[in-house]
Amino acid sequence: MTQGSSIAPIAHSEEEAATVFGEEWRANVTAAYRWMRLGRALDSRMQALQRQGRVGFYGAATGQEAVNVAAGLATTADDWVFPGLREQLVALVRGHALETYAHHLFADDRDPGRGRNMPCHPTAREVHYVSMSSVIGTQISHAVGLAYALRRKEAAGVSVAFFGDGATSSNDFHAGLNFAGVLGLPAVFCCANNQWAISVPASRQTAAPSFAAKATEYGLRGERVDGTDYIATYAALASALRAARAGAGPTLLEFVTYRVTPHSSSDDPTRYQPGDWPVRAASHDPVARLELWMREHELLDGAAAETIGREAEAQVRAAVEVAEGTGPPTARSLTEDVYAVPRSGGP
Ligand SMILES: Cc1ncc(C[n+]2csc(CCOP(=O)(O)OP(=O)(O)O)c2C)c(N)n1
Ligand SMILES: [Mg+2]
Repeated sequence: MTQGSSIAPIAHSEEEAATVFGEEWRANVTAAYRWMRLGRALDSRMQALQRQGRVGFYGAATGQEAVNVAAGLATTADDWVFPGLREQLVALVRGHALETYAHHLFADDRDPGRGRNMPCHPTAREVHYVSMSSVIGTQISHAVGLAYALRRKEAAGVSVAFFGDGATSSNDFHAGLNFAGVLGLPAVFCCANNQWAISVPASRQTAAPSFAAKATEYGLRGERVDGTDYIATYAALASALRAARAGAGPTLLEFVTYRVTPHSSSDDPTRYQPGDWPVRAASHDPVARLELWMREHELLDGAAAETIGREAEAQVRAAVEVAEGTGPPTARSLTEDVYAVPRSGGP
């Protein structure tokens, strides 16, 4: 992993870690590191495969792994996830099989969506991970609708919505936060502020002092968190989830991260980002920061980190191999999941 001297480890004592994760803090942090390495390996492989013409599209979450892994580990099976483009790691941590996700990326016959959605738009019903609409911000209203349903059914669980800094300018952001605030719904709003909405910098997205500050006027709790600090990120999520479960209503969390990669495989950021951006972004790498902290606290050494990285790459390669060896969806699948009783005479 990157070990540049410009990268500062996260700064927490072991006592703090024990307060956040309980006695099992070492196990939590170690599991988190493994998941982050898997996310990193997945991004790197899929971006390469897209360039080779083997998958159609990819939107990486590089630099946002701490948020995704913390969300995957802090939520419980009762909770629901409404993702944006970059939260697939949340589904994997919650138990969605990597192989199934690879089938989705290749849009093959074993993709649960039967190849009907763009890559990076999976559905993972078994872990309450709802397929996103690509229309920016709409998942916020969907998440609030689900939170309202949970309330009306007196069911357990919290609805967790993910969206970017750009999505805070959408109508759904206003409607969703307002509705959730008025009704005090069990929801957590996670704004992954990676500082770019394609080419629009966060400074052009709002005149408010921060995205978290917007919570106040909706009557929500709001917190701005360093999203490259795994422990701080987990602590903020756990606290917001606890509040929602206790009936104390919704929270807006802003996770400040750095978009390391292009917006997606269809983007060229050299046309709009300042020249020093890649270096700045790399100096906030959440995976390297956690790794340095683990080394300081003797939870990891260089050899173990390398082994974990190699294992992650092998897992990704194996899943890709299976998916690439699977054929496309059959023509007949066109009418599956569309009609309760398929009409005869179809393909
Ligand atoms: C309503 C709408 N407008 C524009 C787009 C095109 N678009 C796709 S992603 C994106 C930027 C989203 O930025 P942000 O919310 O910060 O999320 P990020 O991609 O940075 O994670 C835009 C404008 C869209 N999908 N939907
Ligand atoms: Mg963004």
